[in-house]
Amino acid sequence: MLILHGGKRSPFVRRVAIWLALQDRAFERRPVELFGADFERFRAHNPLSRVPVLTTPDGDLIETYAIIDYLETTAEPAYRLLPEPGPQRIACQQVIALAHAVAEKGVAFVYETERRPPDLVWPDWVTRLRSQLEEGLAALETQTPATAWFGGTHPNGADAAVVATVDFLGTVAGLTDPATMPRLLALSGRSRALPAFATTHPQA
Ligand SMILES: N[C@@H](CCC(=O)N[C@@H](CS)C(=O)NCC(=O)O)C(=O)O
Repeated sequence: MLILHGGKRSPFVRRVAIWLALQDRAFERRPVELFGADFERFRAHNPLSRVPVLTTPDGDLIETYAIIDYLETTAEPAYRLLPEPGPQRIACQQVIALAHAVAEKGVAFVYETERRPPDLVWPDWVTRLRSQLEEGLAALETQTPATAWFGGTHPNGADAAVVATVDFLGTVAGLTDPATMPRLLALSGRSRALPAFATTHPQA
């Protein structure tokens, strides 16, 4: 049985969870308290004590892109969520890369505004993160389909990555302006009809 380590709020853990579910794989979910009791214990799975980690018959895997590579490599072709090598795959991976980069900036924003002692917050850094998030989301918004999925009639890896990022940013009070991201919010809304997305939602 595959074991996915990490909590529901992490956009990276959620991307892997959505991917596993869309591939119809059985897996166990194990939350980790990285900023608490589990920090030292978890080094046994990842020397950096970060999530996601996927425990597989081939060992513990770290870093989202490498975990996804494993899932794609070991899936039957009908269950793969990336297009075959070629221009469509490159385009799909670029959407995933943009969603990943936006998620990284969102995580940095959360650490700066929720974890750092208030008197040590660096306002210029917060302003820079906000502008990077705005620009990144604007770029994602223009690429998002008005109906259906990045994958066409079925969600693919880009849908998993974009929805994970958008829903994560939605957990940060006042960070996003719904008026600027109608397609992204509609995609997220459509995704809730599918168990792979609904059961892994940060608020599920
Ligand atoms: N590059 C990593 C990023 C993972 C990451 O930032 N995970 C966060 C949770 S959302 C974490 O483990 N943070 C704890 C830390 O960095 O110390 C990936 O793609 O998997």
